[in-house]
Amino acid sequence: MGLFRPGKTRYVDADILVVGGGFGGCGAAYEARYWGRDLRIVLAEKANIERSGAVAQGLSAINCYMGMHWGENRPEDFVRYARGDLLGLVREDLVYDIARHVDATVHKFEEWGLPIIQDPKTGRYQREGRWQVLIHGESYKPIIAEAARKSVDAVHNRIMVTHLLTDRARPDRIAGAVGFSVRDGSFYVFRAKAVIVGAGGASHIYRPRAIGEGTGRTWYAPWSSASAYGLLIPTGAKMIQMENRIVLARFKDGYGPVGAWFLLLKSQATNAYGENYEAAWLDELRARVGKYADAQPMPTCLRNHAMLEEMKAGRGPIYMHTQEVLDSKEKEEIGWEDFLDMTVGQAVVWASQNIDPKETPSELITSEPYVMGSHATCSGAWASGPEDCAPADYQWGYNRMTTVAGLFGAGDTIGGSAHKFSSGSFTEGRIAGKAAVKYVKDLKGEAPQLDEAQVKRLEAAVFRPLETYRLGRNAIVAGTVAPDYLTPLQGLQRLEKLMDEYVGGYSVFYVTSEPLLKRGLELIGMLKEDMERVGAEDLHQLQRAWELQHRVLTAEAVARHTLYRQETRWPGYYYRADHPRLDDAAWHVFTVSEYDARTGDWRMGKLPVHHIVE
Ligand code: SFD
Ligand code: AMP
Repeated sequence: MGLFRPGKTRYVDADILVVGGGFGGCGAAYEARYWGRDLRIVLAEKANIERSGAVAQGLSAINCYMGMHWGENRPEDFVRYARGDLLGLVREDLVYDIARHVDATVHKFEEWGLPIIQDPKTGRYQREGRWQVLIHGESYKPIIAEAARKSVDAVHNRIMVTHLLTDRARPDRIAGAVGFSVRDGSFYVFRAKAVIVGAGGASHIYRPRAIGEGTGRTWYAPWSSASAYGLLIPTGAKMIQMENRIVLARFKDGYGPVGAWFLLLKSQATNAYGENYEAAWLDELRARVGKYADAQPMPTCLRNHAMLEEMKAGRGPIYMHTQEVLDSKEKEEIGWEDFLDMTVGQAVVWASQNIDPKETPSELITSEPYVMGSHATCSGAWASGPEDCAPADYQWGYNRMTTVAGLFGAGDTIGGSAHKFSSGSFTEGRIAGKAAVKYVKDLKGEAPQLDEAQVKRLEAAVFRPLETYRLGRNAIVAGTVAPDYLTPLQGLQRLEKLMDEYVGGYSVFYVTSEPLLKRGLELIGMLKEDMERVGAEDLHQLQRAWELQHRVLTAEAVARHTLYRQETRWPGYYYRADHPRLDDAAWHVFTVSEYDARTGDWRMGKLPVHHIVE
């Protein structure tokens, strides 16, 4: 039987292809048009940019804003904050670069119609905390998407990008991407001189806490499927800090965020006996991580650690005392809107569990781990830094270009620069967009050439799960039990379980070790073998199959980096039981990996952490 192909092949030419129309991608599209008036700029998105990505549901705060013109903060202050929160390890050049440009981005958002709440007394934006401002953000994403839509020559919605293409003569140079239409099954071949990946971070790498009727519920969006990493890793782009996966303290069962409660409403979290537990763990934390325990505010992972230790000691549940702070109508409104703007499910939990936040405290808990480059964590690609302030070994020509020529990234894609959030991700997209225009203009006549053999190979691979299903369904035993194929959901659950048990998920209190990681990697190896046999009954399942491929490769990167870093740098995110302390003498470095797609080998190494801000 010949290869089953549901649609046509469609070729799309672009000077710049943006993959993923989230915050990074929209910023890239907008800025690339500003500098590249005469260029052809195309955006490919697996959903619809109107409501895609992490911000699909909206947000209630912009978590990265300096307020420089009001003299509130300077970029250097922000670098110190991000560095302290990540226990010393950030790309200070990249963090600084975002901080100095992010205010201009936020001002544009306001100009485009985003309601940013003002403090009536000062006329400034209403601060949630030192770096965060409050918004009425239910429609945040459509507002930002409109700017991107108006900037590009074409938006191709519902195109799941599965692979990046490299140049026929130079495999270290980008030539485009391939994917398929989730609607009509067409095979898309994008020929591009530069590609900017803004395909978002990863949920569902680890087993989520939500099960049964809540299955699928996570903090980071369930459709954040690791493509930022799954697309880059096979190209051999250097990836850093993949072990630095984030665990979040969240309201239990609905994953509602805590920032507004802690910072703005000044709500307190206590153990079940009403004790403020964080300070009690300070000495123990100093023994684990030394001077980093005294960073102000207390680093995100260390706050998790204190909570986890309380729970292990049987002093849970941990409670957020909302009832102590909701003493006015205004505050009550802020509390509810915080959830209704970005995590509606938490308001539903309140309703379903008869919780009136004015009367009753709410439980907090730590989430399963996520892989991201934009929150209080910085996994992602190793990228060239800004020309004016990056140390020499942090730059090779074009800002935010990865180690593959012509391949740029933004948002969760780029490693080493934590605390970008939505505004910083858009800003990084702008930086990448501007640099990509320069790259394309510098190329002059030397456009990359497609490797037709590579395209043919990928075309067969992309649609294979449909074929596997068509043949294998004849041998179904019962329900979804099939001897000849694995469904995407079965593969996903297998991945989540092994990552949880061997690579430090919530069920083992985030503890792992060399023997556990090695066993986990064996199991990932077996899963990868079986991934050849994923079956997809329709185009929707075909998308799930490719999301799973991206997740599996990303999970492997997480496990390999975790094995490589022989210390516990971020207690509260994960613990290496065999190396329980922070070890600055050996590990004040970035971990870096390079994957060889032909052999499946990973090359691990260290890269220096340069401090450019005192
Ligand atoms: O409170 C493909 N975030 C918050 N940021 C803030 O500024 N304030 C907040 O209040 C934030 N909080 C928060 C946040 C996120 C979530 C889910 C919640 C709460 C519940 C973080 C930001 O959202 C985040 O930092 C940015 O969105 C990151 O930007 P980017 O561009 O890296 O990712 P994206 O926006 O998800 O976009 C990815 C796009 O790529 C598409 N895509 N397209 C084609 N082919 C593929 N293979 C693709 N794979 C993915 C996606 O569909 C998407 O459009 S709080 O908790 O801190
Ligand atoms: P969250 O809602 O947890 O995502 O937090 C939103 C913002 O507030 C992020 O910038 C967090 O790093 C920050 N944040 C949350 N809780 C605290 C806290 N207790 N102390 C300091 N910063 C916090």
